[in-house]
Amino acid sequence: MEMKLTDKILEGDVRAAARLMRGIEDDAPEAIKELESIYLHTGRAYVVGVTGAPGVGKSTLVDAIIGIFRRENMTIGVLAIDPTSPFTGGAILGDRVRMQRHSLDKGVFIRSLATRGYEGGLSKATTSMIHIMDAMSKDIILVETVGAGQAEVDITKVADTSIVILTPGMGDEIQMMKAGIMEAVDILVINKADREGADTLQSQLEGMLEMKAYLPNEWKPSIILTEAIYDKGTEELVAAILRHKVFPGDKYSAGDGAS
Ligand SMILES: Nc1nc2c(ncn2[C@@H]2O[C@H](COP(=O)(O)OP(=O)(O)OP(=O)(O)O)[C@@H](O)[C@H]2O)c(=O)[nH]1
Ligand SMILES: [Mg+2]
Repeated sequence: MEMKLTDKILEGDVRAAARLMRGIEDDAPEAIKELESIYLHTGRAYVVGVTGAPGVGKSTLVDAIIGIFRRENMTIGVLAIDPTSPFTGGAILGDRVRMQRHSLDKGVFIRSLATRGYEGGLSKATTSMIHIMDAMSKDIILVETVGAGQAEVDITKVADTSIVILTPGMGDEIQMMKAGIMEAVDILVINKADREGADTLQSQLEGMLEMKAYLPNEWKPSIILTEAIYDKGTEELVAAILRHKVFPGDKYSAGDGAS
């Protein structure tokens, strides 16, 4: 890395960004050094975490909302954390194919991060990737993580808005949420609402939310029903994200307060 990658990245050089990301993945000392100058140019992007069990439709939903944000002229970074489990081994390729309709759009940058070999360092790598996309001037950074395993990244800690996706007929999921995710979630999405049981799940979730007394100045999680494959409910989801983005006093403290 003979020349300053940071300057190139700030100028919008996508290949420079990809190169630095590779360096981070390889744990290269020069790349880690370079990150220090990247940090000086971060804090502007809005980070949205999208999590949920394998196959709930995270990638399909991310793909759909990219289109809506792009119509608003917002630039997008997508980071798909791939657990590379035996069951989802093809996820990286799958995500690329799924989000292909955005591949020629210069306003969209998509990157997968394989978790294999990271162990404890995954959170750090994730944060670094987010910082690089932030320095690339992406307005919105969507981070897809699988929220079922034990070793998953706790994206809620870095996300400005945290979305948890559920699907009808997932009783276990609700149990998992009681165990803690509920504390950090901003938007609950019931995807595959075309399937039976969406109404039941919705009332279960509403019941859970009612157990807590929300103060008037406190954000109460929104529940949004979507059918990602049919692009249904996706406008409502983006509207909820943007509502949370401007909601006063909440977790939106990482940015530059440009409101
Ligand atoms: N019926 C129905 N199927 C959907 C919907 N959204 C997504 N799917 C399907 O669900 C499957 C999984 O979708 P993905 O977007 O890959 O799900 P994911 O959560 O990203 O999966 P992983 O990354 O492997 O955890 C695909 O076959 C989608 O076509 C929906 O609203 N309704
Ligand atoms: Mg996916």
